[in-house]
Amino acid sequence: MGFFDFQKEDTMKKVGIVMGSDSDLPVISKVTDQLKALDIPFEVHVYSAHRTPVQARDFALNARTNGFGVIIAAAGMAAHLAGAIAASTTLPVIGIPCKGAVLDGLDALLSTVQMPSGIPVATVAVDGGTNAALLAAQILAVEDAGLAARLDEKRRADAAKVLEKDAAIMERL
Ligand code: RP5
Repeated sequence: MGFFDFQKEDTMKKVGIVMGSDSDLPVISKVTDQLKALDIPFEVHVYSAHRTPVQARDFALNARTNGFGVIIAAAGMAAHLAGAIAASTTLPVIGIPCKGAVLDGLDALLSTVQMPSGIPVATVAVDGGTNAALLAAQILAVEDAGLAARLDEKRRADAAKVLEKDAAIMERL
């Protein structure tokens, strides 16, 4: 289990992060880097919908009482983890399909996004760890003005970087 709290445990809901295998860690690192940059507490676990279904379900069933506000679930191949978690909680669940050795992640994308009506999973792009973190942040920011301000500031900074690139390209060509 990984944990990162910035002493915010009492005041802020945590992001629960679950990956189907430790081989998904490169994608999860994008999530944790972005959450750290926004000062958002999180907890990371390796639970599999297929290999450790009891632990995955227990995590989802207890997530709300354990202080989580949103869950990010990442898995590759027959990627049922986000859906299995969503089946056992009404917290918002964000699914990240991970690229595998074959099919370039299309298998995981369809397994994650094609949920039956009634059990939603907000699915980001294949290997889309950064957007998963930002979407989780935006969900928590509905009730957190400070976090909303940090997200606005990031948008401004990102836009400024693009405008710098625009100026540089105009200079060069
Ligand atoms: C999925 O199978 C995992 O999320 C991972 O993306 C993929 C391969 O897992 P390992 O065989 O590397 O453990 O369940």
